[in-house]
Amino acid sequence: MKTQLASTTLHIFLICMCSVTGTKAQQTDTAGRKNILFIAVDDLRPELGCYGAGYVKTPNIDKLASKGVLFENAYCQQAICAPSRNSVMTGLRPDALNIYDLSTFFRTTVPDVVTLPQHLKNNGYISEAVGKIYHEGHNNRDDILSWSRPSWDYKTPLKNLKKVKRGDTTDLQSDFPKINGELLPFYKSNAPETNMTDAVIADIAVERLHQLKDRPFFMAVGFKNPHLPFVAPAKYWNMYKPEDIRIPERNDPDGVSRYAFARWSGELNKYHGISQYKTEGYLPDDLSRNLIHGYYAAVSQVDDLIGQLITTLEELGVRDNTIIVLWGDHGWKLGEYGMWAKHSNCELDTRAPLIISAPGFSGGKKSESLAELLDIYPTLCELSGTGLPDHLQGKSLVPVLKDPTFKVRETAMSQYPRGKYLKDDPTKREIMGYSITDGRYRFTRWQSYKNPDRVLDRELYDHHKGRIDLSNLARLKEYDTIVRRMEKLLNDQLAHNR
Ligand SMILES: [Ca+2]
Repeated sequence: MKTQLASTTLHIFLICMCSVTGTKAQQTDTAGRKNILFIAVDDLRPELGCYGAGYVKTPNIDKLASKGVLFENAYCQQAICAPSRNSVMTGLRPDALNIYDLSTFFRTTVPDVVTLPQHLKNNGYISEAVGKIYHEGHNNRDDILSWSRPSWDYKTPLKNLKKVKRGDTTDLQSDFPKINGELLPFYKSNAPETNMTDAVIADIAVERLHQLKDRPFFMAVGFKNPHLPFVAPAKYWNMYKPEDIRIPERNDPDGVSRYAFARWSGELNKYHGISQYKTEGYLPDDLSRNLIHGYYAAVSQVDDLIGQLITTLEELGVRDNTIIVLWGDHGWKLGEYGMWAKHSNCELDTRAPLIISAPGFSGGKKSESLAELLDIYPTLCELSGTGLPDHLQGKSLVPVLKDPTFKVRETAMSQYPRGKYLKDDPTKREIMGYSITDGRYRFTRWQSYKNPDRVLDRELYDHHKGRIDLSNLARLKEYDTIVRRMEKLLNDQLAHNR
């Protein structure tokens, strides 16, 4: 009896010792780990002060770029929210996820995939999210496996909204102002800024940073602006003068493929005052100017809120120990070719902003090296010293952070589906367009989704003089050699993806 008691005591003692040792080991493992502030901005074009667009007021993002590496040639994997974000967060391309639509939740196609926040959480980080990180809505859901506690999104009821007089249209408190039951596409708001979703997101993120400051944390903050509708407080609206706003050329590229663009944006069409121009195909100048004005104002608001997050890190004394990644989920056509929104393989839609500021790397550098948003996951694994999961399809950009002229990839690839939805699988469409850039030429091949050997069209654009597609060179005989070279690069990449 006595012996048994002694043995039990010893057993308990050993369990205690083990758990103490376990805790210590974990503390040792995470000591010195860098925090990560991961900022996603919805529909943000790389048209920012630090990207050479001085007329867009983004002093806080510019300051971040002055302390980090700005990627001039970063590309999303599919120019629409959910597929792009799924790819960033899982480290898998849309083809590997088998998702190209907004509504399929990635756990239904790759149930066991370890996401970036989940990987960090498994390695001692506290992973949290505020705002739009995964694309939620439709049947899509937040991913509970990713986070240390449920993420906060903008469907959570807003607390502490200041009372605004009802019926006063200049003081709409909603981020989605309506007229005659229709949503307005842009709106200069005089309501208190604290009532706006993105301001609430920043507020909650600041509160969370205060709570997390002593832990290695992965704090994901997803801003909703400058996604449509372009609603911004008057103070940001007033940073721009209508007469300074340039409306882009409305010309289609010569010889553009019929599959290249969805001419009229269904995304914009649902807003008030748009559909009446559908037969013309183009919006009038004043409407175009207001949309661009609203977009810039929304960008400046988000810039201000990003400044608040970074100031918080400084005040908490953790800025020097925190990696900051800022990315947009894809580009946007802001009136170029007379078109609006994303949803294509063109340079303007696939190119996205990407800035990485990491302790220990010198800042203020711009890199022309190609990057994919898919590369964010492996980059953060390397920077955090947590090891790279085997499934990742991207490449770590750490060599580029060390030397901005270093190239980790020869091409960047995107894809976009077109055509009718398949009868036997309405989440897929009958045509897939694959597009690669080598940093100068963009080659796109449109092919049957079910019979990939059936090629429907090819496009080649030369971007050495700018990001606008001028002429489809794939139709000219003198470009045959370049088309063949780019097609081989595309085929090599596709073979590598399998
Ligand atoms: Ca988006």
